[in-house]
Amino acid sequence: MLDTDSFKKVFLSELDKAASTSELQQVRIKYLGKKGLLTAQLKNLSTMPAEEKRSFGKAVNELKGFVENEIALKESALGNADLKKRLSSETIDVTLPGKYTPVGREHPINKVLREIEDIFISMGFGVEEGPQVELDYYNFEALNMPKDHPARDMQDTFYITDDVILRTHTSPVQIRTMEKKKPPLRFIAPGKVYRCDADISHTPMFHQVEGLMVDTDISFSDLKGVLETFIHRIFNPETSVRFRPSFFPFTEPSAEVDIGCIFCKGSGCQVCKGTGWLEILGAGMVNPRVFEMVGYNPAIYTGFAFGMGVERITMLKYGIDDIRLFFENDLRFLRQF
Ligand code: 2NL
Repeated sequence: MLDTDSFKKVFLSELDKAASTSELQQVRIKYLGKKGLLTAQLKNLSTMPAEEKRSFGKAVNELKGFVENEIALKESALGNADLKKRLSSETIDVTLPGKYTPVGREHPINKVLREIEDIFISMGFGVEEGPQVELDYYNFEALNMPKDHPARDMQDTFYITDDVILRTHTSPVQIRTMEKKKPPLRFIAPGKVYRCDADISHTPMFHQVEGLMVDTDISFSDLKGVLETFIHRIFNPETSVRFRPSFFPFTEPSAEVDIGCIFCKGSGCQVCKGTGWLEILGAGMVNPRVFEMVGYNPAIYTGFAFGMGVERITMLKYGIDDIRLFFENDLRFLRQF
């Protein structure tokens, strides 16, 4: 038979010795745990005669209630003691100065890149990306610039191996995308490009956005409409736009696009070198040879393409005269955008 009085006595003396919440937890496990003393008692029930079961079960349950109650009381007593101890030992000096956390901001190049992307996205263009370490094939061959082509000299290319280079423009992204997708398509290819060149208007790495639109009846007037809309949105709706004949191996016909000088409004100044015009874009109708290289039938499809330097647009937008400022990370410069 269960001697509840002496059980309680032993329990209470052990409870009394528990001086911390972790010691109290040990007592709880010893008495109420899965393998605890009270659980063991309840297990005896199954082997007892029916007449004893009733009173024994009742006694164990009462004992269990007693143990639970005492442990709960002790727990809150210990908790209060812990709190008192912490309140008297932990102090905070509310007069200490706060910690300075510098807040960063978007780089001006990324800010303008985002603006350019948003304008083309609003005209239904997608955005495609591709590798910066590129095959000679995608950067030159597929763009109608074979190994001996004179236009290659104009690109100061960084070579990794004979066939692997750092891309000099984002056109290879357009070639890769045309290989993957069938027309109609319209998208821009923004990203970093590399040319071995460094002075007041050139850095070895800079950013470009190229664009491409291909369908069964794309014309030069589509090109003019899209680029005029873009220019009016990125500068302002009053900006005048001029297309001049030019040459690129990957477009025919080709054009250079100028805007009326935003500094002197066209009357001639230092920035536009007295011409009243600033060159901001290159563009043209995709050369049929490029379509053949990607397996499009040039008798069915036409398209336009264009390319621009993000640094140049940013310099014009904010009146910055030295491209190197973008990459010196001088916070006095960067905080102005
Ligand atoms: C410039 C001129 C240009 C293109 C880029 C292009 C791409 C393909 C096919 C045909 Cl896949 N053309 N891109 C066309 C004309 C001009 O960039 O002055 N960029 C800074």
